[in-house]
Amino acid sequence: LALEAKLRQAEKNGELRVFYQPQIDGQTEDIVGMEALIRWEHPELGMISPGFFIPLAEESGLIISIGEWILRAACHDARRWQLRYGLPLRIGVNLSPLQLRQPSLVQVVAAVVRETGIDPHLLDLEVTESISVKSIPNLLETLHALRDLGCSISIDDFGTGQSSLDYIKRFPADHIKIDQAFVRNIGVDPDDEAIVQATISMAHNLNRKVVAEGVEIEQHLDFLRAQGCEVLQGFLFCRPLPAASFDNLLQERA
Ligand code: G
Ligand code: G
Ligand code: MN
Ligand code: NA
Repeated sequence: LALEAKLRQAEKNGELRVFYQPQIDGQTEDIVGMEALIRWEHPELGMISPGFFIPLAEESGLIISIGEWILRAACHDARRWQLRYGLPLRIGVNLSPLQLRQPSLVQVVAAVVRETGIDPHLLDLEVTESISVKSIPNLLETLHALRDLGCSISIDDFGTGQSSLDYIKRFPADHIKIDQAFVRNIGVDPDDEAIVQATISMAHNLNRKVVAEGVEIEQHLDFLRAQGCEVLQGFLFCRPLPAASFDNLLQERA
């Protein structure tokens, strides 16, 4: 509970930051977008990992306001970079299950799009595969409504949940993000390689594009490229960066 109170304060005190990790075109290696990843810089405790505080924010309901804050900040930054560098960069924002339960979510996203001036086609909303349609009322309708705004949808952490093929068929996603647990084992475990290969092939046959996460070494890159994976994300290219550093990166590349 003490930490929850600190998290509540963190929002007010401006201790939350958005970091950005570039997403790279599998063919050209151009930066085609970035994923917004939240960070908490506590004045005494230092950097607190989202893996630790996001579950807390989810349980306490704080994720509603934090999620809206990061969505707005990310769209604002993306719009600024689009204008400054003339690049149609896609911005990926993670949505938590509790956000997806809010009947107001679609209105919130619509308002953020309007206020920031971002092209909604550049806003990609990431939904983790581990949520089940049954546990979130009207999930599919919500996702369709977000797409009607012009946004795209990614299934995040793909392969780690327990979705059926029927679920994947009905899930209105534009992109599938292969979880780093599989990518990590490229060149190590032929079973994981087979899963990556089959996932990419299935995604393409279902008209979904594929984003690979956790691309750390050339061997991962070569394999994913050979399989026609459209977008790559990982430490091989870049770690998540503060906004100012991401801006520098774009400036160098422009
Ligand atoms: O950036 P990092 O690998 O430390 O993130 C750890 C976890 O926190 C990941 O599962 C990621 O999806 C999640 N996460 C990071 N930023 C956000 C965010 O803005 N909203 C939500 N809901 N989850 C996030
Ligand atoms: O759950 P989600 O996919 O949203 O979270 C992505 C997380 O993966 C972020 O916390 C990010 O910091 C982390 N990440 C990004 N690239 C790599 C990588 O190449 N290797 C590892 N181990 N983690 C990564
Ligand atoms: Mn994600
Ligand atoms: Na993921």
